[in-house]
Amino acid sequence: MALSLSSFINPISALLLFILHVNAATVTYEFDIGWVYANPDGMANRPVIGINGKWPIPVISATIGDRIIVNAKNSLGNESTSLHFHGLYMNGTTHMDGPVGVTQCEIAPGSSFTYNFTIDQPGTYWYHSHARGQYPDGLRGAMVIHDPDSPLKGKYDEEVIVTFSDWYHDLMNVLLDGFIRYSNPTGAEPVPKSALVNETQNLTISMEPGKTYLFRMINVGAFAAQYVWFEGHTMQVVEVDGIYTQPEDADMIYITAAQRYSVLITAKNDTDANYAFMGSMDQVYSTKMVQVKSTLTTTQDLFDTIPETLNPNVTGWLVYDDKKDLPAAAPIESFDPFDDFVLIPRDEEKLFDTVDYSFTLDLKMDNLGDGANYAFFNDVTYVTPKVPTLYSALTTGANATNPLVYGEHTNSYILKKDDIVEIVLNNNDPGKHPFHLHGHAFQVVVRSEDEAGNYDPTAPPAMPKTPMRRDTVLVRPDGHIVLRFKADNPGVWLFHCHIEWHVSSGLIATMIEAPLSLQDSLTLPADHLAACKAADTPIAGNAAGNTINVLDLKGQPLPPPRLPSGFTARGIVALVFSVVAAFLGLATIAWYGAAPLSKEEEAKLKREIEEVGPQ
Ligand SMILES: *[C@@H]1O[C@H](CO)[C@@H](O)[C@H](O)[C@H]1NC(C)=O
Ligand SMILES: *[C@@H]1O[C@H](CO)[C@@H](O)[C@H](O)[C@H]1NC(C)=O
Ligand SMILES: *[C@@H]1O[C@H](CO)[C@@H](O)[C@H](O)[C@H]1NC(C)=O
Ligand SMILES: *[C@@H]1O[C@H](CO)[C@@H](O)[C@H](O)[C@H]1NC(C)=O
Ligand SMILES: *[C@@H]1O[C@H](CO)[C@@H](O)[C@H](O)[C@H]1NC(C)=O
Ligand SMILES: *[C@@H]1O[C@H](CO)[C@@H](O)[C@H](O)[C@H]1NC(C)=O
Ligand SMILES: *[C@@H]1O[C@H](CO)[C@@H](O)[C@H](O)[C@H]1NC(C)=O
Ligand SMILES: *[C@@H]1O[C@H](CO)[C@@H](O)[C@H](O)[C@H]1NC(C)=O
Ligand SMILES: [Cu+2]
Repeated sequence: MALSLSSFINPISALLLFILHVNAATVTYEFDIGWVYANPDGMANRPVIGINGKWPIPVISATIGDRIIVNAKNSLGNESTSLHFHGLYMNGTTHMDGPVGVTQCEIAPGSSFTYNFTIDQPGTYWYHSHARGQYPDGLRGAMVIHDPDSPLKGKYDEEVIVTFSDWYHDLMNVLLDGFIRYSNPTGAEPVPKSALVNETQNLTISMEPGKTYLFRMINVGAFAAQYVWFEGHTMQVVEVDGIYTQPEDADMIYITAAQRYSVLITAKNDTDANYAFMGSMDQVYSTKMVQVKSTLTTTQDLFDTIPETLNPNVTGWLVYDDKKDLPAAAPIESFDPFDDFVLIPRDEEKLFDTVDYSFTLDLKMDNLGDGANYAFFNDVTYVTPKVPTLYSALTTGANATNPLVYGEHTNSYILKKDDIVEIVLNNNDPGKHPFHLHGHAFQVVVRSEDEAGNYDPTAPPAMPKTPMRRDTVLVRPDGHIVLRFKADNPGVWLFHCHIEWHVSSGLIATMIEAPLSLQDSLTLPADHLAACKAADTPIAGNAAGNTINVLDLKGQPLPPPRLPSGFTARGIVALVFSVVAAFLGLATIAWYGAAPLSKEEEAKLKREIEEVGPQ
């Protein structure tokens, strides 16, 4: 243990960052989570969420078979928190998975919470807050699980971790407040201020001639997918989202929020030049604004305007000789994008060709009665229940197999132990959405092109014999995906879009896998229950906290009411944009949409909406 740790953590910086005890195969982290200031893009010094007074936060590293203990203390003072270990199956420890209101109560300011789990899977992961909209404020870090029996053993000399992300200057709670609001009826996502690599810019990575490097790349961003390429070097993809793949060469990779790729990069044999590498945010996130534009006449060019200060790119360099130039990066058009759908898992797991349970999620974005834009699966936008869903599963007896007890606004599905489950997701929205399932990696058995419409189960396409397997996959604009997995991991697992804006506007479903076996096997630790007490969260009964009649959902948390009939979203959109354009001019309208309005503008807008009435 000590040996393998020392190879990837410098012991001195490890001591400075956190107290690390190595005890047999238990790796313990003491994480004091609190505000610090940082200025990673050189444009704004802002509060960020750090650990032990530092930001970026530490890498969590361990070896297969290890037990990891994270003692998390919330010293933020003004926000609750939690930690999710993205991509880990948490087999037998669903209560350590992290999402607030799902597998645990929020960790209130001043409270502590211990995550305690073992790891049985190798690869590249990350950990991040799973409390409302919080991780883009900085609570996001890499996690690497080493594998003594790795098939890549001997194929590389060194490992390099590189994260990519978008970056905002305002705090998430401020941005969310402007995002989910009637003054933003199209649900235009806040535009990032810049792109980061490893939470900085202009990163240099020193390369030694003749060596081969394993680059572990992670998109820890809130929103934008990134195109990533290394000039003059070919990437050989060997792992996606913790799944070893058969090697595939790639020129340029598209990494959505939350996805990971490990690639082998072989260094040049000489030190004649240095080479740029690039993360370039995908700005064509959605065709949505083009559509809105076509409904309007007064606001023709609003959405074509990218602010001049916005640089969607972050550049770094592979440095062979630090006395030589750092050359400018080549344009994106010089590189061919790689299609992850061709990847074959190294274990060649066969297509699950017999499905026991299939259900369909139709995704749409729409306005509710408060005028704001929400995200829906089958017309239901997710609202966090009063009682964390896992706690309902543990306390509702035989009724735990009735989806009703989890509430009518949680998109809950009950999965039977060892069933082959199929999720059909129809994206009835012109945006690209990266979908993530907790507790499993899934086979991606169908992935349509743009605008393919809904999946037709009566005429399925030919499916790959050994499908790509991963835990986060992109569904294309107005297209569909079909995912399959075996329900061999009792627990409560979210399935959600990993764009943090859409998590907050409700694009979430809940998988309740083998709840009765959870009742037999799981005991919640005292500190988890203490966190609930500190947060004043009930720990028993249905989604409404009803313990007497668990089929009575009176008091369950509700979304805003539907729009009064007669109102159309398009009417509201047109009205708002003509008002916005009229008194703001074009200056503040940028990239995907409009900047949030000031209080005065908002008051004026509200009056106008009331005067005009239903459209
Ligand atoms: C990175 O370099 C660019 C170009 O020189 C510069 O504009 C930018 O401020 C640098 N970023 C940081 C964080 O220093
Ligand atoms: C929480 O504290 C941070 C750091 O002091 C501050 O920047 C932020 O505005 C606070 N948030 C709220 C909601 O008060
Ligand atoms: C972690 O969990 C194991 C297994 O349940 C238990 O034996 C151990 O005491 C726990 N450790 C901590 C620090 O909670
Ligand atoms: C990127 O950051 C991680 C975490 O701090 C660090 O381990 C790694 O060495 C950094 N990568 C480079 C190329 O500097
Ligand atoms: C470097 O040199 C070795 C030995 O001559 C050769 O096998 C290898 O292909 C060369 N690598 C590159 C990137 O040119
Ligand atoms: C960012 O990169 C893209 C793709 O290479 C390029 O088209 C664009 O000009 C770059 N923008 C800036 C501001 O460097
Ligand atoms: C969870 O553990 C059980 C028992 O060892 C195993 O059968 C199952 O495949 C595991 N599930 C996952 C998702 O790792
Ligand atoms: C389910 O809950 C209802 C209402 O609390 C109760 O009457 C019924 O007995 C429960 N059913 C089972 C199978 O436990
Ligand atoms: Cu989304």
